[in-house]
Amino acid sequence: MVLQALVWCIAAVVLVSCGPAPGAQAPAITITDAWARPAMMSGDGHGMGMNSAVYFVVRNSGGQADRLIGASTAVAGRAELHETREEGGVMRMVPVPAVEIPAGGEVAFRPGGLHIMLMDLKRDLKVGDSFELTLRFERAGELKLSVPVRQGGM
Ligand SMILES: [Cu+2]
Repeated sequence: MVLQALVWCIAAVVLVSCGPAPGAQAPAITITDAWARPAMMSGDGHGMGMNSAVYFVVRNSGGQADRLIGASTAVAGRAELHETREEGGVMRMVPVPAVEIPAGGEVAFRPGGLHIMLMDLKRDLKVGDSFELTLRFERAGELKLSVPVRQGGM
């Protein structure tokens, strides 16, 4: 009787651990066209506090909206979500706490609009370099991508 109870117990444990994994839905967020602006420390040592910006397109092929809530990278002291806006004829950048990525939709981070601002760069970003950036989403979690450095206009 005790043995039978034990067998049932083991069976129950196996069943639970073999059940569908939490969040079994396939990842719905994809990032394309990522790039960053080059930034170079000046030779005279006055390049401290240098900035760059990262651009990309976020696509959400899932059935639920997600939100980009943060970013980080080893090449910068801080990485913030920014948006360039025109206010009274003046272009200015404002930090945004989160960016909604609608279900089945995409959001473009591009010059003159949304971008990831890299502040206090720890090294030069030369054309042809690349570095790893981590994007944090509310539902999809963390997503790492390799960002190439290139010249880009508007
Ligand atoms: Cu900015």
